[in-house]
Amino acid sequence: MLIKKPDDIKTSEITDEKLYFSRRNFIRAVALGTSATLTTLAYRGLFVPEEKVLVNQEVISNVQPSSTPLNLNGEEPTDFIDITNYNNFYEFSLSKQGVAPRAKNFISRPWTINVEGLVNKPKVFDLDELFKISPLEDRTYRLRCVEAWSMVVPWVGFPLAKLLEKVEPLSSAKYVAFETLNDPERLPNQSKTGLFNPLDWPYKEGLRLDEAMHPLTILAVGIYGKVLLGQNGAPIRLVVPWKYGFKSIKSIVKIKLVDRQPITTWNVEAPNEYGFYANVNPEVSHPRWSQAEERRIGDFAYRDTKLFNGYADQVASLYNNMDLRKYF
Ligand SMILES: Nc1nc2c(c(=O)[nH]1)N[C@H]1C(S)=C(S)[C@@H](COP(=O)(O)O)O[C@H]1N2
Ligand SMILES: [Mo]
Repeated sequence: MLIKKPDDIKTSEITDEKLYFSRRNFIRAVALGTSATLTTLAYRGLFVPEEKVLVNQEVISNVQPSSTPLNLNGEEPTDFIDITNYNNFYEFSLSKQGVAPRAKNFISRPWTINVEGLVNKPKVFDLDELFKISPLEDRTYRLRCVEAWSMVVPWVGFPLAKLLEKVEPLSSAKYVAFETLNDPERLPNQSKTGLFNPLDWPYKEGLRLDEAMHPLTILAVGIYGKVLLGQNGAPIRLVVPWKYGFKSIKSIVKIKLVDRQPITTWNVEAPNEYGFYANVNPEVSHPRWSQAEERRIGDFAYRDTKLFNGYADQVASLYNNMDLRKYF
């Protein structure tokens, strides 16, 4: 592994979603300073991360090729060990290396997703039903975190559209709201209070209905042909590859069709830093760092960030006539 010298490190590498400085959150950000320092040291290769965790998982049989183009440009998937040990999942830990050990015994069965709201046929789906909604496909996508690092993840999943079709959205439905499990016993940071509570729980995300119905938008149930581990959002999580990683909400228990733009966790935390749309865009900087380049986990190489994370051919038409600076 190639470790960069500290003076080669760009500020984009040492930034973190938790370090926002809106007035309301200033004190909390200061309280979180210690773990931010650890993250910085880890980036610099000076902090020995917690032991990497390897867990056996069930193999998913009969994974089909993708039914939509993957536009991978020959990029290689990131190593399994990195995908499963360098994570953002604040319900477990604010340290990327700290998530895997804490998620090791996460219980994700039985599991259900409530699909409700502005639909003809609301329904509670259990995991067996979710695995059978549609053939499970290889969806090897780039994942671009707003913190300016990226990976290539060979997800196994199915189009979210296939699930939404089953509940028959009403014509009044314009947006889709998602929620992560809310269970402090299983997601330990949800039991923290006051200054020690990193976010408002449960974690929430949302998409416009046309974004949710887009063929690239999937619910993922596996990685590298095996069922998801806790750290990656077991047993089922959203993946929207042209948006910053925080849109791809993990361990989903609720999906609600609504008529107004829903509240989303990071947008509420720091509205000037994390927009509802969060489309990957090298030209629209985060207030505290550039988004023009990214560091690829595993090879540590820098590469240019692409508009819509390299999926512009497939998704740019969703945003015709929209000012991407205003709707960032
Ligand atoms: N519930 C929940 N979902 C979440 C997060 C989180 O903290 N909690 N982090 C997000 C962020 S910032 C990123 S970059 C991706 C990381 O996914 P991965 O750890 O599987 O690579 O998950 C997203 N989904
Ligand atoms: Mo992220």
